[in-house]
Amino acid sequence: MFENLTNRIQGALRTLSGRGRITEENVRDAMREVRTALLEADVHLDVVTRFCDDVVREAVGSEVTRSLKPGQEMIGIVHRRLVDLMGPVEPGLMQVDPGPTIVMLCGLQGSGKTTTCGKLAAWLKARGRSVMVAAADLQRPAAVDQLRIVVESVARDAKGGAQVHFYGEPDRCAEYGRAVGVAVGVCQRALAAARAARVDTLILDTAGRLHINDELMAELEAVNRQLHPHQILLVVDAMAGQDAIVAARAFHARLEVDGIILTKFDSDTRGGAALSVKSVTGAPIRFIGVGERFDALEEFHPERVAGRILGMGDVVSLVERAQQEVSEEEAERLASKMAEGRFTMDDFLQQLRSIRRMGPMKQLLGMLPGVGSALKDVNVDDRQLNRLEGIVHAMTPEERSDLAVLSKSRTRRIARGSAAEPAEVNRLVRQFEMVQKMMRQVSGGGALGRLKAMREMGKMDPSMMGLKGMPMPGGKGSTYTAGPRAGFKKRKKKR
Ligand SMILES: Nc1nc2c(ncn2[C@@H]2O[C@H](COP(=O)(O)OP(=O)(O)O)[C@@H](O)[C@H]2O)c(=O)[nH]1
Ligand SMILES: [Mg+2]
Repeated sequence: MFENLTNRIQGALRTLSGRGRITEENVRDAMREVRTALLEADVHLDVVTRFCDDVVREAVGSEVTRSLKPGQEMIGIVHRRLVDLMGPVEPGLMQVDPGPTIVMLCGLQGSGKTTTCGKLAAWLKARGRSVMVAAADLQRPAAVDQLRIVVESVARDAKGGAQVHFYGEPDRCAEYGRAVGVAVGVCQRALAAARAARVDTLILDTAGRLHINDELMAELEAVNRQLHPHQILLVVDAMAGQDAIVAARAFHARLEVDGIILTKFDSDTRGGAALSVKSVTGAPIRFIGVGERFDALEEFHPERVAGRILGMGDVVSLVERAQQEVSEEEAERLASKMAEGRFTMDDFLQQLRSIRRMGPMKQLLGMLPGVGSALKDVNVDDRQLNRLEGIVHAMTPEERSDLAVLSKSRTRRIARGSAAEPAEVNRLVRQFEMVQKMMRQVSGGGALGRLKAMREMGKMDPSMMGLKGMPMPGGKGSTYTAGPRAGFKKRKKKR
């Protein structure tokens, strides 16, 4: 997302930085390029014009031309204006008490409503809120089924304790299109069921069409009139560009939506929808969908997205994702294993999996400052991680916990078992040993360093840390001298 836009804007603003003095004309030139970049990214024309005028006015008014670092100042202004363009937002979901809070999702066919229902249910569940999701899209029995499967898998997932229910009447699909108000009836019975089950939130997955259509709008208006949803959220496909904006405007005109969920934010779109939809409809983006799985939903933060657009990265989101995947206890356990030199291939495998769960590699790397644009032409291959995982899988538990037992024949067996070359297996082993060595070095000054870090975090009483058993710098009790390192030497000889 935004790669091209980022490059173009960075290029335009770079012409300003590095100069000690710039003129008003320089600012205008740079903004002309930014303007073209925004138009190419499919940002709505009115939005682009207003945005660029605002930036120029602010830049000239604040006398950027006289500042010492005009390039930086300009980036600051553009960043602020981008944030204004997409915000302000009210992240999350409003809840009423007593419940159930009724949330109605609407949008064109294929925009991601059904998927997003599952994501919202998972999001609420993770926050301890019970949910019922109702299938109000009665165009095809398969649509009801799709939602049921999504909701069931959310309900099965271990994360979060609250209950997740499904409500559907697949048999009613036969009546759809012949009788008016079929969907309204289903929604009313779903509400009664939600009340009976005492859930906090009822989510309605409504029907869509490929294009805006009066029949659909009338149906959604009827649901709105009869159910009075507390929030109507419009699901918009970020890949649909200008069409998405036209559709959003039409939905908003009839339903007065409370917020927007922008899906497929993970895909290679030019980004226009994200930048236009707030100013065109007036409705704030609340969530973004960043993948097909039901945990791929993030609250929308304009300042982070503006940062990504300007190539400043989005470390905050990256850290949040990591926290989602790796619990604090787990991180703690791994850290102490590393410090003690007991980090094995099994731990490595587990870490690989956590990284994989965080999302596609390229997307993750793109969140690091400056990396996004550098990756433009790089093909980061997630399959490489698959191969690594395959190799580790082909090892026996004994081999995983102690690489020292590896021999030529074992290596060949592992290679055969994972459809890899022996050289690949050796490379992985070498890399792993290098990491292990690095960890030993880092933890060489480790106990003290970690103690300091923990104390800073204010999470632990140092007197409770029990320094016993921890490797001290150069200390005799250091775990490695006796452990893997001995084995490491042995194998070196064998080869
Ligand atoms: N990559 C990606 N795909 C998504 C996202 N949200 C939905 N999809 C996919 O978009 C397609 C249509 O989604 P669906 O929920 O059936 O749309 P609906 O017709 O509006 O209910 C499916 O293949 C989803 O997996 C997202 O955030 N990222
Ligand atoms: Mg659907």
